[in-house]
Amino acid sequence: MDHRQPRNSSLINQEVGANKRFARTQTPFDDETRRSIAHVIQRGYVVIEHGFSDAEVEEAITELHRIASGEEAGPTAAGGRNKFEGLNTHRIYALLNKSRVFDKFAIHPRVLALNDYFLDPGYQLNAYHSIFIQPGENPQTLHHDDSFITIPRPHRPFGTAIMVALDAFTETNGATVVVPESHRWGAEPMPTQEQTVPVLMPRGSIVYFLGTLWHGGGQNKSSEERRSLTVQYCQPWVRPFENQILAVDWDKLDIIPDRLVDMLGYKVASPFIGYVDGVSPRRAVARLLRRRKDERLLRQKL
Ligand SMILES: O=C(O)CCC(=O)C(=O)O
Repeated sequence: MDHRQPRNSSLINQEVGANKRFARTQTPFDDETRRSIAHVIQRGYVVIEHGFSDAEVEEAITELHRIASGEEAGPTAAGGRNKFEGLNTHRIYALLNKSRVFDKFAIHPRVLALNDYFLDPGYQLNAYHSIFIQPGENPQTLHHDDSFITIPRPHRPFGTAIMVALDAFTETNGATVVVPESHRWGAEPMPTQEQTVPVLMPRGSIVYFLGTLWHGGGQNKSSEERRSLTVQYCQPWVRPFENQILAVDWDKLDIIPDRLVDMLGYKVASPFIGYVDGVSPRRAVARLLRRRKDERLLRQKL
């Protein structure tokens, strides 16, 4: 299956300038990226070893502990609410609203290069949270992340995802399990746990996979928690899992890397998806914040 963007919309993209708006992401792929693309096309996933340093991993863990013990922890910091979230799994959602430490994990250049191949220009951030699988947790129900889009399989991926290993992923500690090559399956068959393989990778590594690949959190048979971050991306024309426009406070946009703000849904996608009153959401928010500030100043003067 061809994962690239179909050419049927290129005329309108040219007419409205969308092809120019996204030109900066259309750089040629280097050899390593080409090898990774080939692996993903074949197997549905690829491991990027040591994508992040020990210091970066440590910083993320420290920050997650700080958030978990404070007011921003959220509803699942001490355990999931259902079997899918994992009753023995700790998650912290909306990480981009809680600390700038997590920005870099969502915009790793090798991951973005893969997204540039597998997703349409202007792809978005679909969800971003931490997943700490505790000892004794059961295997998660196998799933593919784009199953929320009810278009029959097989189809192009409607999204991609990464898991960042904050601990080495091992045979016993609940490493993410995948069903290799299942990204090409149709509606049947449903995979079984016996068909899965654990993604074993050192701390700081990333597993990148397509939204069509069957996978799940592994069973944690060890005595240690398995700590990770997950970032999901989706096509620009998909409604994201987490409403990023509300999940991240507007007054923080100026201190978040531009590329990431674009991915929160603030950049108009091809040909003109997501515009607000004829301008980009970023400009619309800036206008609104400016107006509110002017009104406040006026009230103070009166
Ligand atoms: O924790 C993992 O290894 C995978 C989690 C996952 O796939 C999910 O929660 O959607």
